[in-house]
Amino acid sequence: MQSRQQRHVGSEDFPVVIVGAGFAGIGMAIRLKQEGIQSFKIFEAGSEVGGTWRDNTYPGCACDVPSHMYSYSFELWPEWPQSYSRQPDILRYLKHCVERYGLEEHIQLNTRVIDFQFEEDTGLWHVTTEAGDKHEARAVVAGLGPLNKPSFPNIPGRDTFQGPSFHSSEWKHDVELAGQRVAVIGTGASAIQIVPAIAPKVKHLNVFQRTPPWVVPRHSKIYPSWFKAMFRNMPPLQRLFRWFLYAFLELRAFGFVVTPKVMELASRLGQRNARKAIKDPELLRKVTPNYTMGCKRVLVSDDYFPALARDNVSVTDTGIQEIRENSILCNDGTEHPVDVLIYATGFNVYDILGPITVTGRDKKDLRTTWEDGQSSYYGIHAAGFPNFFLLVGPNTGLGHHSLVFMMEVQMNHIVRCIQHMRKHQLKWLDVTESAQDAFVRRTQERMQKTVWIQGGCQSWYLDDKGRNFSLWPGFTMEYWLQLRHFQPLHFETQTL
Ligand code: N01
Repeated sequence: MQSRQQRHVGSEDFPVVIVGAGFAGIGMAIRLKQEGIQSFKIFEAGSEVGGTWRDNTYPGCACDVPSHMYSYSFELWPEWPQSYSRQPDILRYLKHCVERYGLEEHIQLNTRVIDFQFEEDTGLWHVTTEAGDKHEARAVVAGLGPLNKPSFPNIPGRDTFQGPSFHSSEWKHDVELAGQRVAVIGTGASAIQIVPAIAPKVKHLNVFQRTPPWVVPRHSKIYPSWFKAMFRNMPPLQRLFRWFLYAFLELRAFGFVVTPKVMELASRLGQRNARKAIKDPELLRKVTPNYTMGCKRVLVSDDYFPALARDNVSVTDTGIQEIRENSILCNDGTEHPVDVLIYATGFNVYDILGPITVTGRDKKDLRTTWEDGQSSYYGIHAAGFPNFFLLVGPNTGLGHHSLVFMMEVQMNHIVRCIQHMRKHQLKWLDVTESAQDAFVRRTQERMQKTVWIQGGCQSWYLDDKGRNFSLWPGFTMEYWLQLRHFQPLHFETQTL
């Protein structure tokens, strides 16, 4: 008879718990299935799959990465309706993946995991849900997503506002905007999609801008039916198109991570984009950034500047002093009447774990460990937390390419780790402190040359000490190359 320790290793029964049924969790589940591992569960806190593409339903919500690259390489989708698809199409794709790979039976919705405890003797993780249910897993994959904890600005009087107010990621569709005086706080990726979508229907739209973003043309194309049919009937052509997109996006990394000077050339494109739509010199001055392009996320839109140029839209950049019952008071003493207030103010990206507690070897707590910086090994492992894998963890975000590519590299690495564990009958596998330290040192050294540090701006990419633990400071090709082979010497292991 097998002992409790031996259970789950080297056999078909290798229980894996995946947290989150967004792009990361769904992709991981598919890769496990493809490798013949069926013994996994996905716990999803929401009542539907889709992650950020389920939550964000604001008007105009779409992806700013081309769809044929913002999708899994193992599930190409000829049906993308346009080059930059909209939220309902992306959600439809994810639901298609769940159905196609028979993931429904593995997914437990409305289940929020709150606690992970590692038991060193058995090498098992004890997983507890909010409802108090307990599960055991040999491996845990956290696909929590960095952009799901809304960030609200710390502006005095925020609670006194009397009208409807909500965050962009928690859109209240029952609030009527037609004929209302609407305020949007923020000018990030979400805001620049919301503003053109609601501007034509509201009475007046006031965009409260703290820092102007760089916005380049989008040139989104609706794909005609022959184009979709071509990909449907000739999959290699679609693969080729994906490779073209991959190379095209990858070239952009030069400006971000090699020589930010390239960005000065690219910024002319942004300036031309603004000048084309905005004739008022004062408005043009307001929307022109004074930092290097790329330091904050470069935004893509064809309709943001034309929306700002409308008669019923204004841009206020004098800084918010206070939110009042029915207005916003700015630092210059001007009071702007507001009926509906929309916070397009981003997310708490450095709060990766949210309310989840993760306790590893020697009772090490992950949140406390990360208080002095989110150290990791390729954003996937944290030393002291064996068999605990992160998807889109620290230093794996991108400014120039599709995050789905990074996720796939991570999924393949996790599969290799699991295969290694099964082959060598391992109880657990933990990245060494020295391998992790070397990764952090290399990453942060390289980061110093990037536009995110050199570009002269404040952004959510940086933590409160000005360090960038959110982005990968290189080409995605390098990330792939470095993780192509499992490096046994970087791991401490324990056999059964
Ligand atoms: O949030 P953001 P987002 N007073 O953090 C402003 C992804 N995404 O939801 O720049 C006034 O970019 C803040 O001002 P400043 C994508 O990765 C992807 O728009 O800090 N303003 C900024 O303008 C993106 O990067 C897609 O000075 C305040 C805005 O709020 C990430 O989500 C689409 C303020 C926040 O912008 C987040 O985008 C949408 C204050 N106190 C989003 N506090 C795709 O297409 C904050 N702001 C894939």
